[in-house]
Amino acid sequence: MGKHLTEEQILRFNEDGYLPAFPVASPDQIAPMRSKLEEFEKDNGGVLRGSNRFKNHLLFKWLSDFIRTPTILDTVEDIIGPDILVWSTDWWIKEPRSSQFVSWHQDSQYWGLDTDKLVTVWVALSPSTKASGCMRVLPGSHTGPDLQHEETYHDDNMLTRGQQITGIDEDQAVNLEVDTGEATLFAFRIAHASHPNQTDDRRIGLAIRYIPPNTRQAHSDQDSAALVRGTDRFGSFEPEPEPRYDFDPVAVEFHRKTEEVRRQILYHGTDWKSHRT
Ligand SMILES: O=C(O)CCC(=O)C(=O)O
Repeated sequence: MGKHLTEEQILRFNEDGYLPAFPVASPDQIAPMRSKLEEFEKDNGGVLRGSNRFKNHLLFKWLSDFIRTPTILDTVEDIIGPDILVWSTDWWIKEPRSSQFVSWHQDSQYWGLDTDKLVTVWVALSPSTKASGCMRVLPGSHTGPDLQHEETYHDDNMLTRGQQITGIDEDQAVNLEVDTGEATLFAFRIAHASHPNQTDDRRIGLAIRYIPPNTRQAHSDQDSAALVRGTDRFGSFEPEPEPRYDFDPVAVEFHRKTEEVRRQILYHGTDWKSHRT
């Protein structure tokens, strides 16, 4: 028995590479988060792009608090241990009836992190259903070989390089439907994807990436992370400041610096200047 998960749930996670939806916040807690996010979008030219999609826990105090939610950390601790860093927070927003999609991919092949312990907690700020293009995973793929990706840079693909694994057996895939205020958790190496949003509401997902501090970054020597529980005895990531309030200048300046590092990491091995950011 872990702090939060049963032995059966931990076993399921280890075998399947994901946990189905579990509650992390009430709809009443989520509603103001969505409003603040949408206010930020309105003030910043609409749908978030580029660095505005990433590491927003440095911009918003409410997000910095949210990634430290004790029940989320208890769940993550059962899987990666008591010392926990947040490496990134990423928004995955699909507009109503848009053609945006996410092709099959393994996160572990692109981020330069030498751990297999990274877990993503994917939180729904609006219903993520089959119709709105929920996450799909290939159970057990995290224990298999690294899968071959091709880079398409397709305009509607939400991934930086449009990277895609070919030859996935879609019949084996599982839809991870998640209601507002629920989360699903998945392993670094699991193959996952999602279809377009065919509903009239936005599909808003927040992916929080948790890692143990013994992780190292191979694509940059300037990577950073936020210590959210326990101790960092390794010091491989520059500690990120915790904003004292929304748009705290110290944390905003830190966020600005992470933009270049993010490019170095995500476009490692390519001429990133010729690609979208
Ligand atoms: O939200 C989605 O549809 C995809 C998310 C994803 O690829 C990820 O969190 O790594």
